[in-house]
Amino acid sequence: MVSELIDELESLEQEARDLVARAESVDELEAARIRLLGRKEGRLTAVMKRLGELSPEERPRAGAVSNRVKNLIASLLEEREAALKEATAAGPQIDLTLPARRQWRGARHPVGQVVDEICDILKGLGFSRVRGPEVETDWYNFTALNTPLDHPAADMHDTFYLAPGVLLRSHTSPVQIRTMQAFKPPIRVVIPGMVYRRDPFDASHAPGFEQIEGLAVDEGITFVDLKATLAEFARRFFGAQANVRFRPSFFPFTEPSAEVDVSCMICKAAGCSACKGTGWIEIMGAGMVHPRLFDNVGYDREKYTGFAFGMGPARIAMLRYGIPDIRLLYDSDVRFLQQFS
Ligand code: 2NL
Repeated sequence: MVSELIDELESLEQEARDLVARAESVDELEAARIRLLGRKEGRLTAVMKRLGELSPEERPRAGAVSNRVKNLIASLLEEREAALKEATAAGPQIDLTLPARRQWRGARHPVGQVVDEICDILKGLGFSRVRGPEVETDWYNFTALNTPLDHPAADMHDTFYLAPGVLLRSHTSPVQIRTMQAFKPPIRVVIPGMVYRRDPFDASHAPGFEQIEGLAVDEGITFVDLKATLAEFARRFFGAQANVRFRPSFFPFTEPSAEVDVSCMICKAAGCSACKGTGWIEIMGAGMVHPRLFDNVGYDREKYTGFAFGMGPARIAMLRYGIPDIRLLYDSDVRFLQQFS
């Protein structure tokens, strides 16, 4: 009887060591204390209740063992509690040998990259980068550019009017007008910036988009200078094998005017879906500056000639990177933008 109780106390001791060592929190430790020493269901309490069943001769020996186990359990609990509290106070354990987490990296917008590349190439050809206001008067946006206010482009349905005669520019050309008013020829400027038109926001149109225009004015400038400049631009931007062709067109601010195509860089001019089988892709409009613009800024139309061109860098970025929908350029989705870093 007594040896049975002592055996049980000894196995209880082992169980207590395991239970206390496994407790990972103060709460788990409290659960272990209740299981071992709890007044109602505690394992030691149950054994000690049975001491009364022993004879007076047997009782002291078993009593001594049970006291020793009780004290041992109490000190195990105390030690473990102190250790847990210390670990909590020290904060989370950090493994300094783990590799660092990769930092989130930003990326330049593909249209911003194309704008800078185009401006840098033109800088190399002698053009200066200039900016101007996005809110304009109808004189700078239309009248000075030989576009009468009853022209469809000047209609309320095509342009964002902020007040009578005040609007969001529909092209960057007002900045060329301002440049000509401020400086005498020779002038060579490239003007990037946002322009605004009342277009539906669909796969190929946006109500606000980036434009780049160029202007060169001097004595003796001819269509040859226009062709040579744009051909050289195309070779530097699209690669040495790029060809350009000019198709007759019309703009109110240039005469003569042309649409400029570049040989398709996607299929090497063999014909594909991007060039609709023609081998050519339209990249800009251009022409010789209409003499009426010189009248409007006070230049001598008999002394000066010039050429100008305009293009949409978003369209060029979409061609270059195979972006199927212009709205992707406006979503600010980092998963999209990171592909261009
Ligand atoms: C296009 C067409 C063009 C111009 C823009 C211009 C500006 C002045 C004088 C003469 Cl101040 N011309 N700009 C000329 C021809 C075409 O842009 O399709 N752009 C995306």
